[in-house]
Amino acid sequence: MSCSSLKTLHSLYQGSFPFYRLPSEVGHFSLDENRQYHQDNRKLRYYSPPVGIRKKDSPGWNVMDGYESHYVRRNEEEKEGLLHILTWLEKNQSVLGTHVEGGSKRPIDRDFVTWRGHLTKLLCTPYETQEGWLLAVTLFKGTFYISERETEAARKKREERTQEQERLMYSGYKFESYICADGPYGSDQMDILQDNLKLRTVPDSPDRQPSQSAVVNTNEAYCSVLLARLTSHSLLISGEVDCTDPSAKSSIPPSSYIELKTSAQIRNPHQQRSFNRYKLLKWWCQSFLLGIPIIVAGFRSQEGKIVSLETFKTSDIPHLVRGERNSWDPAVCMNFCNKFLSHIKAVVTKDDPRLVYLFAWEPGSDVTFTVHNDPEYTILPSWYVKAMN
Ligand code: 0WD
Ligand code: CA
Repeated sequence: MSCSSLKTLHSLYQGSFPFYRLPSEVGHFSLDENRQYHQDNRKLRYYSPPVGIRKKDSPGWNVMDGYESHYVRRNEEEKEGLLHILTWLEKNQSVLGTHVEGGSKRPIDRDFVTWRGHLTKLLCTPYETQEGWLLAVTLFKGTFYISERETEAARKKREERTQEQERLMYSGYKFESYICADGPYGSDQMDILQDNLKLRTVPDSPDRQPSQSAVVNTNEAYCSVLLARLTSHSLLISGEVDCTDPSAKSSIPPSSYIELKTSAQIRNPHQQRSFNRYKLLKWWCQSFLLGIPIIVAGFRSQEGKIVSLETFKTSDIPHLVRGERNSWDPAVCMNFCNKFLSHIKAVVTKDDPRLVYLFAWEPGSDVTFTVHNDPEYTILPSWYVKAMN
């Protein structure tokens, strides 16, 4: 294999599962309704499932409700890159300590710093047939920073999103607001507590009101910051977390976290195969990377109602798809990611905050790269470079 390109064919990455250390959380932050950074968990929400509804029952929630009137959308033209992670790093330098390697210190004692979403794209690459990616990498004081750049095709797709696609995006956020509460006890659970005190039984409440404020604002986020290791690569990853389960066996994150998803109702074996092949691949990659043990999925009807809820254990998903025709293998995903990170270490050799190695991939091709020192490509802002100097 030549040093300058990397193959992505899935058959090249079969083998045993590489060592991946369960991530441990070292911090978190919140982004408020104006997308302002806060060094706290004010935007962490609490899993608050409907009481009395059994698995596969229909909660009947209308996830299109409020689309016209109660939706504040984040400005997607604004490219934040690694901004919020760098802000966290700047404020938490002491947490990560320094490391003496050949006499020189690393201000951030990690090989890689990136968003979880970028790693998800890498994990899915051997099985991706539609969308390519661009990942910009800078080596600065011994740490590789990885930041995605929007491809032309992705920009076009975003700008040409149909009303139908916009509504689907909204429905995912609306689902979250039905199943999450701002505090450890949602309104229904408070009712239960009160009802229990009065020794009354509680009726099912299929028309339960969302406990969240009715406005869906996609500026808001709670992000966890975690340390992980993939073979010889130490990682600092941050990712958006939907909610925490106040009744989880372990209250220690990430094992108390829950990922929420919506998907179209599955009506036939063809749709089931496609769900297992595409959706479960992405869902597994995304949650596995952060060590999130549970995924709660809401299946929606064509009319935009949640018709069933299903809970997946992240660790069960590979077993659900094993042996299916045209299936995917989690070891392939992780082996490819491992090779790509090694490839970065082999290729990105100049330690310079202004230099960007841009890795590009399109389905059916190898990963290639170009080198840039034009400020238009820079991924580390000067305030961060100054703070680490
Ligand atoms: O600027 C951009 N193009 C992106 C920004 C792309 C991807 C993520 N982000 C932001 C997110 O808003 C979030 O604050 O980065 C932060 C961390 O993201 P991540 O956890 O690394 O991203 P990912 O795993 O791709 O997505 C996690 C969640 C999504 O959940 P679902 O269940 O749909 O996968 O982050 C949200 C979404 O809820 N999310 C976004 N929110 C606003 N704008 C976006 C986006 N473009 N993409 C994902
Ligand atoms: Ca989600």
